[in-house]
Amino acid sequence: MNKTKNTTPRKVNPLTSEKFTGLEVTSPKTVAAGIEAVKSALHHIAKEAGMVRGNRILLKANQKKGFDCPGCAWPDPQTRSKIAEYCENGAKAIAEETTLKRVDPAFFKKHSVEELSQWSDYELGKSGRLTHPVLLKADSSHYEAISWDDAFAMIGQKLNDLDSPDEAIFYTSGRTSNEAAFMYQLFVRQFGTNNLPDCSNMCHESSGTALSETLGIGKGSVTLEDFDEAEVIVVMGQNPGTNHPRMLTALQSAKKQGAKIVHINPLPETGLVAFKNPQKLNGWVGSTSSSALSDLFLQVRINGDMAVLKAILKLMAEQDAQGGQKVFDYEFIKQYTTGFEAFLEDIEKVNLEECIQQSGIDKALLEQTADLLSRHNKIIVCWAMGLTQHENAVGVIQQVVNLLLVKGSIGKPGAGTCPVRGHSNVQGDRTMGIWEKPSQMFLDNLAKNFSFTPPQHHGYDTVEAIKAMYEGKAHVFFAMGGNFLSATPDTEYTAKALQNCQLTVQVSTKLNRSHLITGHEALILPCLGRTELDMQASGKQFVSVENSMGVVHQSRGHLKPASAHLLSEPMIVAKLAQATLQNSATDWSTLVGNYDQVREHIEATIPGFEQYNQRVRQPNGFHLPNVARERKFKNGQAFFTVHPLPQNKLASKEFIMMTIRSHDQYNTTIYGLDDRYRGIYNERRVVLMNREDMQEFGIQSQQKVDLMSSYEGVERTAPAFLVVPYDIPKRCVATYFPEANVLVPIDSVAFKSNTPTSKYVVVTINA
Ligand SMILES: Nc1nc2c(c(=O)[nH]1)N[C@H]1C(S)=C(S)[C@@H](COP(=O)(O)OP(=O)(O)OC[C@H]3O[C@@H](n4cnc5c(=O)[nH]c(N)nc54)[C@H](O)[C@@H]3O)O[C@H]1N2
Ligand SMILES: Nc1nc2c(c(=O)[nH]1)N[C@H]1C(S)=C(S)[C@@H](COP(=O)(O)OP(=O)(O)OC[C@H]3O[C@@H](n4cnc5c(=O)[nH]c(N)nc54)[C@H](O)[C@@H]3O)O[C@H]1N2
Ligand SMILES: [Mo]
Repeated sequence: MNKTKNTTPRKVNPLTSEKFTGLEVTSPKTVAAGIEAVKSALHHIAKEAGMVRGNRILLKANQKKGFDCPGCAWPDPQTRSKIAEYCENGAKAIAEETTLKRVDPAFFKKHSVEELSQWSDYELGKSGRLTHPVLLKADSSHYEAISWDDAFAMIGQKLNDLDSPDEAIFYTSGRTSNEAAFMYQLFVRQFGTNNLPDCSNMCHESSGTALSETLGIGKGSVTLEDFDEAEVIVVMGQNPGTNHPRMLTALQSAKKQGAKIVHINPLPETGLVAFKNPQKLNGWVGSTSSSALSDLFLQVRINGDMAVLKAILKLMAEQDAQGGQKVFDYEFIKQYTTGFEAFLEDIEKVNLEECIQQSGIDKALLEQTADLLSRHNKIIVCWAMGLTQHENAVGVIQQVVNLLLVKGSIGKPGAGTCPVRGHSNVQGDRTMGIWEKPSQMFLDNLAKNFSFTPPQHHGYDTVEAIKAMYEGKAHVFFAMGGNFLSATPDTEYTAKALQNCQLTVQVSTKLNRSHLITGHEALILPCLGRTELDMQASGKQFVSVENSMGVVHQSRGHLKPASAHLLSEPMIVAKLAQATLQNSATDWSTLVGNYDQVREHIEATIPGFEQYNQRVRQPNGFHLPNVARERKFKNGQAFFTVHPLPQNKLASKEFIMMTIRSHDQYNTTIYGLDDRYRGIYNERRVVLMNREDMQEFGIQSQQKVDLMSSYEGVERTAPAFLVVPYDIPKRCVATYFPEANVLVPIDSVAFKSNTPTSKYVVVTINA
């Protein structure tokens, strides 16, 4: 193909604007949810969707005949609350999608791409729903309307002009339904590549890698019902009060039945401290009774988790060796596991002092935790990004598995692994084959059912995809949802990578920065959201999704679409396939005309989906098989593994920075400027810092500082952040994602999973 370089680069800003918006700081909240959450939810829904309409929409959220909340992947209980089976942040996600504001061709005529790139992410997102397909021509400053047919013809042509299918990249964000995802990967593989990076590469990839190596399945092993039987629930590296608020209800219920909760986090996250259930009447009206959820809080240093786990295991091994009480489950270990001796030998060598130093947790607290775990046998460990986005993430998660294995806490009621997923269908997308490293069995099944030869070599993951575009090895970038530019690491590097492309295409519901930092030419293809009615040739359709615990269920939108010009994601894939593939044996029109047909193909291709169309129509959906839950490990065995303590050495002026979510955002979508639980209002360009560190470095509260990261000789700067004194371990700081992504080096990734180390960026602070 003619690989013209981007000759007229527009002066676009890949970063959100640095204007300050008026920081206010109060003390962090001690109670999560309750009346404040209700007020906040209603405020967002009324402002975006209208009060009456908005409330009608909310009543359908997560109901058996309603739509799956586009917020998180936390599962729905068997018995749903009639008033509110959603949470404050789910309501905000729904408000974002059901907003009455519109981004139409007139909007694009008015605002150039250069101008829009000067807006903040917050302002971009608040502009409204995208209504028409639009094209940004190579020499143009503004997007303009294009017909769907012309848009597909253009993409088809660009794809077919490539020298190899591997010069195209097909990204997926985790909201895409099973049906759309299955069709999408089928199209991409018929086109001839496995270049299917997804948001999972930046999210729970480390969990998937760690768990498949040890337990034979990359998914968690517990169900929601297990929470009610658990004796101890450990929550590590996760902020459920903000990111999975409905998990607090499960924790509260577990606690009522006697479970103890251990919280391991550098921050005392609100919600685990105390929680008022807004789904109960006393929560809605703000009764004074609130429950302290966590029994033990280990305020670990960033990436001190390996030290904590090793110390606890060492103390447990000592108790076990003393006899008296049964600490380790030797029957389970003998029958189901391999590698226990090597594991125990490593644990016996652990230097407790070193672990105390590295984790920042004192001996007494480590002993209390070890004692609690020694005395109980039904243990669930939950975790999220605080564990997965580190260089040694896979090792830390495998150490969690070791802990569960010694207790026999896998595959029995009330016990197991619980990686808490992010996007509402990120787990389902992977099940559907959105993966750059598909298994041979999956490819063979595709070949058999669709009469073609799928590409056999692996494709690019997210980090590899960015590098390929940067190095000029890939020329077309297509995104099924998401905000690739702002979600990925090293924003300026990624911007150059995208700008190197011939064509960038975004299938989206809302405007974001990835629409502004584009290839030579760019398209935005607007699609239906979860809440909207999806009509196809055979009538009203529903889609299906898989939650964090492997339950597949339906999601049915009811609202009139935001614009008459929107297509569903499955329809976009079908039209893309028709415009691109010359010899496809698949009848894409028939397929998309009735999603039951897509589900029949899924059933024929992917194990666990027997009688898919029938079972997905059951009110609670169905559980996919899970070898860890059923103790049917690969070759009958689960594996203990051995992992070293990380080095984590800092030079005299260095800090470890974690990039986290505020209470008012959904990844790169900024709902508002408040982080209510942390007491930070009206500003996102903040860095949370320990008070003693501030004193030592002569930094004042709300002082403006620049953050610098230096990695393998490359300097990166994020200017102008305001310092907020916070209860965070010394030499640890926190900033919000995506403002600080510019500091995350593209080469700093987790071993094996290749996940960017978004929770471990070494920085210096320039006052
Ligand atoms: N409202 C809302 N809901 C969401 C999202 C959202 O943005 N907004 N995002 C969705 C997505 S895609 C995901 S993946 C999930 C993310 O859910 P979380 O993983 O809860 O999100 P983060 O804000 O990244 O929080 C990570 C937590 O880990 C802690 N942490 C950081 N480093 C370490 C460490 O080294 N050790 C330990 N023990 N803890 C550490 C941080 O203090 C923080 O509490 O939420 C999903 N749900
Ligand atoms: N520094 C740092 N970086 C991170 C993280 C971190 O903790 N720190 N977290 C990482 C994680 S866990 C994740 S999952 C990724 C998230 O990465 P992405 O999934 O790529 O990003 P999102 O912000 O969730 O995508 C938001 C966009 O999706 C589009 N959208 C919303 N709903 C729909 C829909 O129904 N269909 C379609 N087609 N589009 C829709 C909207 O246009 C919206 O602007 O970010 C990662 N990046
Ligand atoms: Mo995520």
